Amino acid sequence: MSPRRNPADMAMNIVLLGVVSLVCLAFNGALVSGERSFSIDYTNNCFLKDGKPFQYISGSIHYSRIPQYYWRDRLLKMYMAGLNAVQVYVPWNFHESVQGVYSFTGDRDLVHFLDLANQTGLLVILRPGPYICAEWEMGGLPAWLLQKPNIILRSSDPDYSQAVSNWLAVLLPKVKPWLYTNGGNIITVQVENEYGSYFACDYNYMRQLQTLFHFFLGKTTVLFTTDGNTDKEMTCGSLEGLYATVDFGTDTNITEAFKRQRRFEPRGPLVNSEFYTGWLDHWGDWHAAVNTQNVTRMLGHMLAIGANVNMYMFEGGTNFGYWNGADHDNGFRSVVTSYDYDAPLSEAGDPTEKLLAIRDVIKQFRDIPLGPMPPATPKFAYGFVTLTKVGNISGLLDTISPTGPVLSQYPLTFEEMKQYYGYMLYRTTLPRELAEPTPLISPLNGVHDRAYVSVNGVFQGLLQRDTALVMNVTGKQGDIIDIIVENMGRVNFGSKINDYKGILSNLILGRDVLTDWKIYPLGIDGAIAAGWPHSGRQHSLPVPQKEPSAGPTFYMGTLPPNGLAWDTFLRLYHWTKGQVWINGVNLGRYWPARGPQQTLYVPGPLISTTEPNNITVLELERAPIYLRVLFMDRPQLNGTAEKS
Ligand code: 6GJ
Repeated sequence: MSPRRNPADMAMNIVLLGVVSLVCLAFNGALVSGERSFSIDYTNNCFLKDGKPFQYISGSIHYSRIPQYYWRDRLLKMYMAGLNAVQVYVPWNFHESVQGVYSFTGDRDLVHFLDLANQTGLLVILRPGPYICAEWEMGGLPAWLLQKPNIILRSSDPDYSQAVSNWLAVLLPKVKPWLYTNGGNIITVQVENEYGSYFACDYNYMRQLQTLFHFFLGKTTVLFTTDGNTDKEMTCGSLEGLYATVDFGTDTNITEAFKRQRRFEPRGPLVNSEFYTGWLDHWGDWHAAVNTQNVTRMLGHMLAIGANVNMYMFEGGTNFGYWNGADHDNGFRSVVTSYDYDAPLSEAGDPTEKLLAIRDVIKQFRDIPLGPMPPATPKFAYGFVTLTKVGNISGLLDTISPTGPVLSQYPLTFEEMKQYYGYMLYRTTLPRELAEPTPLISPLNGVHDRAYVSVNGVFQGLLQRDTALVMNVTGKQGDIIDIIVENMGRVNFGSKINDYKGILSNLILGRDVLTDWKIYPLGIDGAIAAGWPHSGRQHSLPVPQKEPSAGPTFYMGTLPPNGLAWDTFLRLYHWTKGQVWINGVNLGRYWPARGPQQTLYVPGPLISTTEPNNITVLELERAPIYLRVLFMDRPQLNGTAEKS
C-alpha cells in the first residue's frame, strides 16, 4: 500500500511542475530568422515553434474512420473548439491491404487530409506507427505479414523489418514535404506506439525505426514515443533520441504521471499524448462513457502547468467494413463498428456538451477562433424499408466465389488462402450417418472467430472462439456440411496481434477428424461493389416469410430517393448479427442481439438523391419474419447488451 500523499505536498508538486513549465511559456526566445522551425527547448522545458514557446492543445482524429467528404467539417469543428493541432494515425493496412499495392486516393488520400488540416489552421502530430493499436484491425499492421507463419511482429525479425522498410520508404517521402520546417504542418512524429506494452522489448527494432525516420524525414524532425503510465512501459517503450511522452486518462494522478515522464525526460515539455476523453466498446459491453467534468477538470490542470495535451479521441468516427480491431484479455472481444468513443465530436461529427465544456476550458489558456461552432450535420429519418431474400451463401457461390474452391486435406487459414478479411466457406461431407446429435468440436479452440454451420443448407448452429467450442450436428453420410467462418477483426493490442483467421486446427465430428475440404474464398464486397444482387434482378415484392431464414443469408432492398442525402442511422430491429452494404459501400457489422450498438451510422454522401439506394444485408444467424430495416434520425449506441 503506497503511503497516502499529503495534499499540501501534492499541491506544492503541482506548483513546482507548473512554475518550471510556465517559465517556458513566458520566455520570449529570440525569434530566429524567418525560417520555420520546431524543436524542444530543454532549458525552458517546452516546445519552440519558430523560436517561440509553444504549447499544443490537440485532438485525435482518424481520417480512415471518416468519409473524405466530411474531413473538412470535422477539422473545422476541432479548430473552432480551440485546438491548435490534431493527432493522426496512419494505418499501414489501410494503404497496403495487398502487399506491394499502395492506395492513397479517395478516403485514403492522406496528403489531402494533411492539406485540409493545414488550410483549417491546424498543426499535425503524425503517428505513422508502423503499429498503431487504435482498435483498428491488427493495430494497423497488414495481415499479409502473417504469411510467414512464425513472424515476430514489432521486432527486428528480418521479414518484418524488410516489410516495414518497404512501407516507410513509400509513406515517409509523402509526408516529408508536410513537415512544419518544410512549409507544412507536421510538428512532431511518433515512432511505434506504446512499444513498452509489448512483450518483445526489442531495442534494435526501435533503433531501426529511428534510423528510418531520420533517414526519410531528416535528423531535425522531433521524434517521440508514447507509453502507458508505468515504469515498465516507459522503459521498454522509450529510446535515447526519441522524446518520451506518456498517456493517461481521468483516473490518473497528473503529478504522479508527469513525475514518471520526468524520470525519463528530466528536461523538456510535459506531454500527455493520449488523454482519454471517452472509451471504446466491444460487442457485449455496456456502452462506455467518461464524465465530462472529470475531463475538463484534468484538462484545465494540465494546461495550467504548461503541459501539452492530446485528447484521445476528439472525433472517433466509424470502423467501416471489416476495419474494427479486437482485444484478447479476458477472451476474444471484438470492437464494435461505431468508434464514437463518447468523444467531444460524435461519430457523426456532431458537437456535444463535452466539446463545449472543453472549449470553455481552452478559452482560459488561448484565444479561440471567433464565430459560431459549426452545427451538427442534418439527419433524416427515411423510415422503413422491407427487404426480400436473395439466398443463402451456400447457394450463391457462382456469384461470390467465381474462382471456385481450393481443395485441401486439412483446413487452410484466411492468410494461407490470401483472403484477409470478411468470410470464408469451408465445405466437406459427413463421414458417416449421424442420426443422433453428434458433437462437432474445435478441440484446440481453432475457430477464429465465428463459424456458422449448416448441413445440406440447413443451419444447425455455430462455434465461437473461446466461448463455443462444440455444437451438435445431425445428418446422413455424404451430406454436405458448410462452415462459414467470420473474421471479426484481428487483435490490435498485446501479444496476440498475430491473429490468424479461419479454421486454424482440425475439427472433430464425433470420432472423425474432418478432412478433404473445399475452401471457398468469398468475394462478397467485390460482387456487391459491381452491383450484385440488385443489378439484373426483378425487384420481387417482399413476401413475409413463414419461418425466418436461419444461417448466413443475403437480403436486398432499395431505399427510394427523396431528394435528400442527409446522415441517417440504420436500425435492424430483431435482426441478429451480420453486415450491411449501401450502394456498394460496406457500412460495417451489426449485432443488436449483443449490443450495445443498435444503429449503424450512414453518412449522407453515400445516399443518392435521384436513384434507388441499394441495400444489401448479410444476416448470419436469424432474420425477423418481417424483413424490415429502419432508417432513423438519431443513433442508439447504448442498447441493452445481452450478457452471455
Ligand atoms: C492506447 O493504449 C493506444 O495507444 N489505447 C488503448 N489501449 C488499450 C490498453 C488496454 C490495456 S484503448 C484506447 C487507446 C488506443 O488503442 C491507442 O491507440
